[in-house]
Amino acid sequence: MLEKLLRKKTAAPDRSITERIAAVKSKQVPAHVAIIMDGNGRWAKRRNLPRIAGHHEGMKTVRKITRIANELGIKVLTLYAFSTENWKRPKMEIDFLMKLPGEFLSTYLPELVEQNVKVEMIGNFEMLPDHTKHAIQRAMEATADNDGLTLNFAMNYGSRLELVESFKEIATLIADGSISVEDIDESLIGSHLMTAHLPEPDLLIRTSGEVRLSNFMLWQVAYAEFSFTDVLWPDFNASCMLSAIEDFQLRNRRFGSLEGDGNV
Ligand code: V07
Repeated sequence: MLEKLLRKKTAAPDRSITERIAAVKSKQVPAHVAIIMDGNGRWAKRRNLPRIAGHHEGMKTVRKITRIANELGIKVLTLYAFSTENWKRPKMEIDFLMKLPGEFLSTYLPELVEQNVKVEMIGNFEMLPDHTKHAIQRAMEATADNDGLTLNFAMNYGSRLELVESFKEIATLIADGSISVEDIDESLIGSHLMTAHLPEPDLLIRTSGEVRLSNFMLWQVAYAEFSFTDVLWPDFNASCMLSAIEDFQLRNRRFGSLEGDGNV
């Protein structure tokens, strides 16, 4: 009896992945999913491995989740790969992290191209090491004409800094007389963010049990659904991704009405 009740709470976990994909695709799929990929260090610690082993395993999860996102018809997948805060980590760990884009792309770029995935990046590009810049630049160029999933890496990204830069640009436009104070509105601010060309995230996922935003897309997630899971990023799989989207679709059944949106 108890078991039956509990089973109802999650969206049909006993169905096959193929069935779940078909069911998810028959409903409204979030256009933009953003993920804070947390728990790589903890995954390694539990196995008595160095933190970098967790980062490396996390990179393989990026590949798996990109595939399922593309398969589901998600338009944009933004992954928080490196924050402006991450520079405080030990140099050896930073050096390792900065090699991951190159390794990821030399392994998976051919299949990204084949799957019509477009690689993009938000964040401060200039501060990255040259070899990291070159790897990302090459991937962006090689996939520039693709129009399937946009795989958007947040690298050296921090949302407050992004907002500061946006306000500076707007202030400059006012100072040189191109626009007036009255022209400032939500859409103008949005158009000066690094995500100006992308739809806003509909769903934000954070793994590993932390329930914080950590300076990620503060402006952009104003209307997003949040999904938190205790699963560590290297263990996050297609089934976990489907669960997050199934939950999103259950919650979004009232989509279109303002009921429960805090506005009424
Ligand atoms: C990183 C693996 C995923 C878990 C989070 C931390 C470690 C893929 C990339 C990447 C970035 C840009 C790009 C292609 C791949 C990456 C960093 C860390 C810094 F164009 N995974 N991954 N970059 N981790």
